[in-house]
Amino acid sequence: MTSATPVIFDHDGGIDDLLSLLLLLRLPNIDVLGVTITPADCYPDDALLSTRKILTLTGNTHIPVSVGQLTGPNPFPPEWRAQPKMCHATPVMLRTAHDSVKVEPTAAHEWMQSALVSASSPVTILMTGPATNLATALTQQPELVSKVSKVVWMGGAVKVKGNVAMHDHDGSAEWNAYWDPKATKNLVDSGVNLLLVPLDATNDLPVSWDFLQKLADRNTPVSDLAGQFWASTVTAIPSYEFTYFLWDILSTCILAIPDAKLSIETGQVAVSTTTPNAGQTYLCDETGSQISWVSKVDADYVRAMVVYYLSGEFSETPVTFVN
Ligand code: AGV
Ligand code: CA
Repeated sequence: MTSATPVIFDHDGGIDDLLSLLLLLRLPNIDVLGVTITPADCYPDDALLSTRKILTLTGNTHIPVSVGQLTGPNPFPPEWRAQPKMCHATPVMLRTAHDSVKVEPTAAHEWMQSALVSASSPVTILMTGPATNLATALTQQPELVSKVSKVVWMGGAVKVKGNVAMHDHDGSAEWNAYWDPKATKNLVDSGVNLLLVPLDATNDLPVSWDFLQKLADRNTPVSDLAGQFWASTVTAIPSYEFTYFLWDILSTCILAIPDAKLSIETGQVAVSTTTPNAGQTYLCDETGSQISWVSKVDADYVRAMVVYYLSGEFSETPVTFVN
């Protein structure tokens, strides 16, 4: 039997971040060491409450949570930050307690440092919000890079345009990379084994009515909760910058997907930290650092995998998906 992969999950409390937590907890052979929150595309109190409730609902009250105290210079729009408040307002979530889940007294980047120091084998870090917590942890203590086996980060737009639409921006950056451009640059340059899951890959995975229907057809407690969360995203303006995609969900799937179902590219990636393209992640042989990114995935496979793992009873661990 293969031993479970130790994972730290840093998310930023968005609808798909919370769905990603639910999904991660249901993937086989994963040992979640802790969940950290970046106060970015959310209000941190909402993100903390929903995280503790999802951990409780799935029988994972032993997993500690730590809230980040660091912020980036480019805040998310308040409407987006408020949207995931609905997640702890659904009936199942309202009925679920939160207080059995421990909240760490230390800030997320410090908790990460101590978790990496005490880890007996290298840890995988899944990140679905801005890179601030991890970039700070590794900048302060570069020796911890060797305790990280890989970082899977939903961030960046390498060969496609970005999704930032702001007055002082040219649209080339992805939001997680833009929120804290210096953190993005520090992470890319840190030497850590980094796999981006950028818009290049996630653009093939919009949240479609067909996907929501397939999920709803499973008609189970887990699929119903997930479907309710996603239902709150369909009111978005139907343009590229506002459409909801399976961004964080794909990144979570990367921890369990067979290699044959995705294409990975490697190259020298640089990060801009100044206007008008702050947070842009672009190919540049002169100033870039060598990292990898997911450039393409089998979208049908990913959707089927997500529907499979996001169904069933909250208490059960599904058997491995085969398709
Ligand atoms: O850029 C994608 C990232 C993902 O981590 N987030 C949302 C996902 O959690 C920012 C974002 C981009 N477009 C958005 C976003 C939108 N239309 N609504 C909310 N957040
Ligand atoms: Ca996110």
